[in-house]
Amino acid sequence: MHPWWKDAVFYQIYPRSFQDTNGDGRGDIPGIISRLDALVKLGVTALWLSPLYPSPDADNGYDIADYCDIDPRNGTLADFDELVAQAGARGIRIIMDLVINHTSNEHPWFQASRRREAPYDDYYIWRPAKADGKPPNNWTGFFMGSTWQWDEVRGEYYLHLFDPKQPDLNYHNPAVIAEVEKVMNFWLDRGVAGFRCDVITMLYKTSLKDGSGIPILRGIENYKTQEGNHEILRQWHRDVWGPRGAFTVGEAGLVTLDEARDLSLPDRGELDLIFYFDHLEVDRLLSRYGPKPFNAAELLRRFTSWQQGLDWNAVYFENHDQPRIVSHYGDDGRYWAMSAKLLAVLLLTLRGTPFLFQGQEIGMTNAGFTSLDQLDDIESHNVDGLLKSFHLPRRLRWWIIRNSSRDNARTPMQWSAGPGAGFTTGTPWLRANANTNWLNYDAQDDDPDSVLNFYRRVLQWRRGCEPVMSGNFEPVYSDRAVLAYRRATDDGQACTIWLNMSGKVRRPKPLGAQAGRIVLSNSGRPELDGTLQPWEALVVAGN
Ligand code: ISL
Ligand code: CA
Repeated sequence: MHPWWKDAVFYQIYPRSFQDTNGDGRGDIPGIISRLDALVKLGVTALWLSPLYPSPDADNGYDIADYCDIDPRNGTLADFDELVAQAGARGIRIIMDLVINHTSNEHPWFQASRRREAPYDDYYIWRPAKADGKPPNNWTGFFMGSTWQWDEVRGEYYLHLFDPKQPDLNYHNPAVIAEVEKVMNFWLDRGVAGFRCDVITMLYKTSLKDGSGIPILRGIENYKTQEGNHEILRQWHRDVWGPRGAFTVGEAGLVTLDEARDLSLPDRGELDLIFYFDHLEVDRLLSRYGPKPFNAAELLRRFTSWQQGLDWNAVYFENHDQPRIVSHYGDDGRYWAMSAKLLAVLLLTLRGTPFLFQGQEIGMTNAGFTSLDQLDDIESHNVDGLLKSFHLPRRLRWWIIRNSSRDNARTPMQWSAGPGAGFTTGTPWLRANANTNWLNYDAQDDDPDSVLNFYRRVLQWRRGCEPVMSGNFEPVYSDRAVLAYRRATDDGQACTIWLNMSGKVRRPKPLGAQAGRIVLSNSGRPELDGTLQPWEALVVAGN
């Protein structure tokens, strides 16, 4: 069986930063509709929409107050239906962001639960204070600090893995599991093709006993990828995703390859694909933070493990939580265009379903923030607070945060050089990157050498390249700067990809013996000569 999502090209839209049409400085659904033709021209066949639901924006929409409506700042349900219809008319499917590990504290369920109103009294994870008034255990969360918040109304603590305004739902309660099924069916009835499942491997807290170790995600061993979590996913697959043919991709933070296999192998009846993070943390000490030197050999080792460990999976470099990949693994200075194109070749020649993030196709860079007060992201501010509690000086704290902050991905889409970046006629909710004056969609649309037209070409080329669309993945060579891998089909069609992820000329020995024809490159080189120019990417057909 060859499901549609194996041939799809996904594009993630962060609606508030994509296209504003009413001048309020926030993107909206009519804005997405107005840009559908640009997405068709790129070669997009499916959209992942970050949350559009009513939200008080404690975590930019990942704190949901009503799962079955559209936040009026994004538009209306009628606008959404129009988007589904307009996208469908262009052969584009839509998946929604399903954020059900937690709700907003302004969700009616939580407001009823804190008043102990049945049946909502048991929808969340409430516990009395310890005898000394302290929280029920020593867990610390993703946004730093205790995962417990005291509630005056109920006179108990409630659990929140993220912000206190994001209370975790209680997945020991079958009524909660049933409520989520109703939400999924509501959106499937409106024509969505599936879901990107937020924090989907941390739903089931097996126990609330104290965690051990350093106070960063302390206690995670009690809720990361638990058996109870697998049971819930299998139930949803049995009740909804299977019968309705709904596609799912799960965000699986900190997941190991074995856990990923249990979550996504076809015979498991759980998720179709998962997003892991390993490949984005090669040059990081802890998650997205704490820069350390990049090493191409380590990147290839991690890709090899995941590409060979899962038969088919999602491949991505960017999303609304990740810094811009051309600033992260590329060179957003002298070799900006070459490195952005190299990263396009890397992403689009891996085995799996590619996910692009808005702006990646034009090589958008990190935002160049100069101080913490320019950041909106709750996580960045809380990381600064934690580092301050360790008495790190402000300059060092900022050095750790500036290039890892999620806001680097969240600045307005750079459509044109004009004020508001062609994104808004008003004041954008988050200031646009200063380089919009030259780095923008309009400047690249008709330029055959632009990053945008390179993405268009590679996305078109790969559809006809069987080794890329269905071949296996074998590592060929790597050192600190260069990596090479081979994609081959069972009937012997093959191509080898050579990437120089550095600003120096490289002469990797095996390239000298590489035979075959260059079928794609970011340099236009006519033939092989045993060298790779700075940031040069070559795809060689044949063995
Ligand atoms: O586990 C991680 C690996 O770094 C964390 O990044 C974690 O997976 C991630 O923070 C979860 O992100 C998702 O849920 C959050 C929201 O703030 C993010 O935007 C969303 O992508 C809470 O809903
Ligand atoms: Ca708007």
